[in-house]
Amino acid sequence: MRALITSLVLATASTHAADAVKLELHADDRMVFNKTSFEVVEGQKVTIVFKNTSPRGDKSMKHNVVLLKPGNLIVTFAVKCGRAAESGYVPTDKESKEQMVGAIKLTGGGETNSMTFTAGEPGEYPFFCSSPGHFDKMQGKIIVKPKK
Ligand SMILES: [Cu+2]
Repeated sequence: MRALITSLVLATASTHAADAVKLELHADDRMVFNKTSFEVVEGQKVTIVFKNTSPRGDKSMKHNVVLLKPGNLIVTFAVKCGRAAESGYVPTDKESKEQMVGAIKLTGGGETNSMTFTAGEPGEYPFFCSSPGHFDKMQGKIIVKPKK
């Protein structure tokens, strides 16, 4: 009986591992993301690992990652970010929070930060860097595909 329970636990654990995915996103002082499109599957546990690969440390530009829910426009949301300097250019009001999946904080050269979320309903989730003036060059999308 004990052996059976152990194997059931292991099977469950490995299923969860397959359901998790890690997306590697990089940027540096050139103000571009290394990748602008990712695909995940509905219900997957997604971790975005964002690294600022600039070798200039404190002197480098800082970048962040703001991930929006489908149907929200980067250009509109970026205006609100611009007014939220005190919170790292991520707005904290209720409406804005509902429009976002989440955000990775401002990240300096050589630093890595991440966020984890469960992929929601299928669609295109726009992401961008909300440091003032960056969104135009630093944006992309995570496409959530329906579960088969
Ligand atoms: Cu940036």
